[in-house]
Amino acid sequence: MVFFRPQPDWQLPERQITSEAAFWNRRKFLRSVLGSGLGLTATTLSACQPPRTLDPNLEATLGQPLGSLATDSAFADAGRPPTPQAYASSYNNYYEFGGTKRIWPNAQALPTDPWRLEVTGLVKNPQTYDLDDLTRRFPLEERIYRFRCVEAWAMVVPWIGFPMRRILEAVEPTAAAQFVRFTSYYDPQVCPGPAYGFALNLPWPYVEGLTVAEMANELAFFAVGVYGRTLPKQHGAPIRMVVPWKYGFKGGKALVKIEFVAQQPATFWNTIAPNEYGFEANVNPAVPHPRWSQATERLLGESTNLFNWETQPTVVYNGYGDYVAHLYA
Ligand SMILES: Nc1nc2c(c(=O)[nH]1)N[C@H]1C(S)=C(S)[C@@H](COP(=O)(O)O)O[C@H]1N2
Ligand SMILES: [Mo]
Repeated sequence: MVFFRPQPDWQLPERQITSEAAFWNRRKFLRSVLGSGLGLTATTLSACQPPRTLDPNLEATLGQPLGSLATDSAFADAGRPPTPQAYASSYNNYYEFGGTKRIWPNAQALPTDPWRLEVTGLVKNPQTYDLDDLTRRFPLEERIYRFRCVEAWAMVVPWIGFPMRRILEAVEPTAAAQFVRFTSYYDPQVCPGPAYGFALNLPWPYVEGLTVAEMANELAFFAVGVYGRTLPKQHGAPIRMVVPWKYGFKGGKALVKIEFVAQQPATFWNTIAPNEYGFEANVNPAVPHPRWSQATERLLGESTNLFNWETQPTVVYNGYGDYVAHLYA
């Protein structure tokens, strides 16, 4: 197993954040070197990244050894250093627990043990997974992905989890299944978000959706961990969606149900404001949000003020076009 240890988050200087131009030059460089057969190893590729910290108890907690860092450069090298966990895990969107970015203390009320994730609908083998199944049934791997919120802030996150297609293989959707509906945990007794007033009368629970073909794409991922640890509750423990070529709202947290269906499902933000939050919601600098441009994005930074963060150009499909553009041809 290859892990790159550890420089504490707080030692990461701002200047290590690479510019977009440097990213694409390096990607081109890596492709040409890899293409030339010089055989760079994962270690060489990842030496471009600052090292990450792994919880020494992680493998015991997960109940299995963790595979090595993905050797596919798109899964291991986001072209920008991982965002320090101190920022990513304290600046969250999770409306069930409040309407600000600082909901992480509220989210600790999420009860994750025991847990049941039901996978049902148009499938041959419906399944119900408990908490242990989520970390033990499928081989786990670590992937470093770019993440882009529709609100135009962005980060880079080292997730731990398994490809969504493992679930497809387990349940075997029937030919009639075209879409997948993902439902998040919601209990009005536990989730104070709506009680703050801003989120009254919203269509709870939070529901997201993909096509079956999108779910089968090799980038589509279920995360059960992040930053070398099991998933903190504010990130959607014990299991959440990660769909890195789409805006962040497409990634439902704390999943309790996955249903295979024939028709495009109604989803949370798309129901609230269909002209602002499309069902497809692929990252695209050329399609502005009705209230702001998507041409640029700000890299999540230390300040609470979004407007102090470093600005970069947005990249179509968040840089993952090689993997997903064919889905939309
Ligand atoms: N259940 C649920 N899932 C959710 C949300 C939410 O409010 N509730 N917010 C979404 C949005 S808008 C974003 S940007 C990401 C944020 O993920 P993070 O807090 O782990 O960075 O979660 C998505 N998943
Ligand atoms: Mo978002």
